Amino acid sequence: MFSDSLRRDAAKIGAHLETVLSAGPNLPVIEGMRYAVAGGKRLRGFLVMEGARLHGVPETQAIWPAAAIEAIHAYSLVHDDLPCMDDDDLRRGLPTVHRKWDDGTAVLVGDALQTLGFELTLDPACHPSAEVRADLALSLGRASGRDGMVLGQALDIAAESAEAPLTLDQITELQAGKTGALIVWSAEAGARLAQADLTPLTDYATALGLAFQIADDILDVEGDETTVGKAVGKDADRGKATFVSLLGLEGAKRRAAELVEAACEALSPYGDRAQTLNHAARFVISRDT
Ligand code: GRG
Repeated sequence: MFSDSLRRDAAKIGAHLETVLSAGPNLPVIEGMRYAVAGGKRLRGFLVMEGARLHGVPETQAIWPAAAIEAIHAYSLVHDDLPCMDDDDLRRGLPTVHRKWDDGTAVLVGDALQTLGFELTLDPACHPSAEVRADLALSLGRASGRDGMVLGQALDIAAESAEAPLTLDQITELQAGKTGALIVWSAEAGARLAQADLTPLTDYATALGLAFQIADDILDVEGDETTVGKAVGKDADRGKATFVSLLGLEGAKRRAAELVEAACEALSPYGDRAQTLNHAARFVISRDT
């Protein structure tokens, strides 16, 4: 079953992060880093591992970018939860980092997790070729920074004070940065390690990233706070334009299903070998957390 494969890889990625973070002084920032990377579905790390398997890349190498992307993702959640951003008390069913410690610790935890992400892709154990490691780190910078996730987050913040609600095209562009860019990087990483053509995985993950965000908007409307592990209903409370507010609940579900079909179609060059990634695409729109 797909959920078993996801859990297996999640455990391996979690163990790798624990090893990496096991040393260090007894300080809130170090404890906060361990706390922030614990739990979660680890979908991004799973995409790295599965993309690597598809290209015959050993797990001992793939685990590095898989842990890296989970560190970067965790940093984004810690900073997004801060009072100056989304001001959330709950993440993965537990108090957010700034609620458990304080704002300053949460800023440092996010900063240190971000730099850890780059450290991990550049570790010599990740790939014998420095050129491949540099390609991973450069593309990770582009996906997570001003051309990717930070850009999407900045567009999201700007939209809060904009005169008119965002259009569907604008939301699509915003989300391609905010959540899509890390998902695309994750799916491409295995092909980067193998120095193979990225195109099928780029196309797969571009559609998947958008479907993931639509599913997130649907969960904000239909999800249960205890199961989702974070506050729900926030978008509607703020009158924020989302895929659900623009397409309606049924329209959003239809669009997400079309995107999943497009994602699977993009993997046709891999034939049956892409079955697990096809299951991952279906999982993204059927999840309840
Ligand atoms: C602070 C620079 C900066 C960026 C923050 C990703 C992000 C940008 C904010 C997160 C806000 C949010 C809830 C976005 C919706 C999509 C999303 C990233 C959900 C959480 O990802 P999951 O469901 O979480 O993969 P787990 O806990 O499973 O890892």
